[in-house]
Amino acid sequence: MLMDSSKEFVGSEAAGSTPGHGELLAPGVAKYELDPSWSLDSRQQISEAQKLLGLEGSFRAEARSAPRSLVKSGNLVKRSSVVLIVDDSEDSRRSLVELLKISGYNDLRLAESARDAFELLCLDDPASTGAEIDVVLMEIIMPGMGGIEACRRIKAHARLRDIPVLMVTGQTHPEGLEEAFAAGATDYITRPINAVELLARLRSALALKREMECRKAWERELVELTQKLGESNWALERWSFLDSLTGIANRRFFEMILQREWARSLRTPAPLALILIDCDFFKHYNDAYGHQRGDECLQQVARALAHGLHRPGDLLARYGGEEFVAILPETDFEGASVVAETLRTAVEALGIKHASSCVRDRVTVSLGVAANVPRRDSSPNQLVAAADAALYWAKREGRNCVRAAADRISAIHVMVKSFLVSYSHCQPPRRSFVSPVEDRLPAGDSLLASG
Ligand code: GH3
Ligand code: MG
Repeated sequence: MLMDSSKEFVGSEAAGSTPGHGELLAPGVAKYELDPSWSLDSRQQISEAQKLLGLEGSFRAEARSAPRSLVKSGNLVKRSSVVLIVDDSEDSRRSLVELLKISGYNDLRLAESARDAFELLCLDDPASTGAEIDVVLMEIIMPGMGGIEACRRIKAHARLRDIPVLMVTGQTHPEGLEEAFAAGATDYITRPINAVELLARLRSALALKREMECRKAWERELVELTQKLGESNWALERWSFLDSLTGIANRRFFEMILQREWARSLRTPAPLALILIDCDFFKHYNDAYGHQRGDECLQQVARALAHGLHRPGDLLARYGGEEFVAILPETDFEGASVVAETLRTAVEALGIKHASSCVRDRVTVSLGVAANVPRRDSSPNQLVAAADAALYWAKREGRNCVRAAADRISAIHVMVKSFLVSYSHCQPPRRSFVSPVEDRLPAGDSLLASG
């Protein structure tokens, strides 16, 4: 029996209930009032226990460090914890109620049997999310289903398994307690009940539950946050790889993909092709139509070039200024030359008026093609250099054309030849060079084999 079983329990007709004492939800018990005849010792014991355990303390401190979702949902900062007392003895229930009420636990639920407890916990209602019970105080020996089996059933339920169950028992032999713990009990309290011990164990069980709720909420928030971070990283990465004017890939992305494709082609092995594309007399275009029209023109050219690439692995990027580049994996020299010619035609077919072009009356592009099967002693830069040399050659050859460099020596060879031809005819070079082609090639590189 709990504490002083001789004290009385006053029903709903009791006048002048003690302020702060709320309503009990147990059937047939509407209100209660603390029995004035309850021993002073017990009252003192409780108030000492309260002081000792600091029960008056609010959860505000916890809320400060708790997950936001938990604070927002109100699950953390609630007025008082909900305690379910499961005991077939009315006296025991009443005594526990008195002790808990006076200790500040105002939200109590009472059950006479395991079945009643299951009902209050909505254990058999799969649709239920509710019955916000924070802790269960369960008598072990009850008629029908005993406390240990009831505890096992609660712990087997996914929604309820985190609710701490404190077994109340008169027996202290280890087998019984072992069985209780095996059933999932959080702790046990032996009769006769000591108020300090009960409140301490109750409090630590509640703290454990709260901690678990916090941890789970943190985990949920972390998952959400990681997901959001992943999404924004992806968006950021996407933006950092896009050219803001044309919307196609930028040089950074091109360089990344080139390295990757180079390594892949090296492993396979397979040919890898590159096409450098440069707008002809674009400075003149800007001078004649203005920079804004120049920008619009570059956007149209980018679109036309992008439509000209069909394989999923192909990539078009803005290489810089009015220069574009295409990576064509698993494409040999001849194949890339065909694609380049398609791209040239596509830009010409746009029919963008360019009255100050010395090639045609419309915007055109010159294209340099290079391709090879990567080798360990070669590098992607050599492929870029070969395509650049071929482009230079295309410019020298009159623009609006495709030139393919089987290797960079042949490209330089043809360039020098064409320069000599134009020089012998006393014609000024038609392209103003930013730097000699040798400067644009990596030092000491070897010949590139064509694919
Ligand atoms: P070439 O046929 O020899 O390539 O002659 P070009 O005039 O195209 O070449 P040059 O390198 O002399 O000039 C390139 C011009 O492209 C210079 C610059 O005004 C223009 N340009 C580069 N980037 C942009 C851009 O983003 N927008 C616009 N509108 N013009 C650009
Ligand atoms: Mg140009």
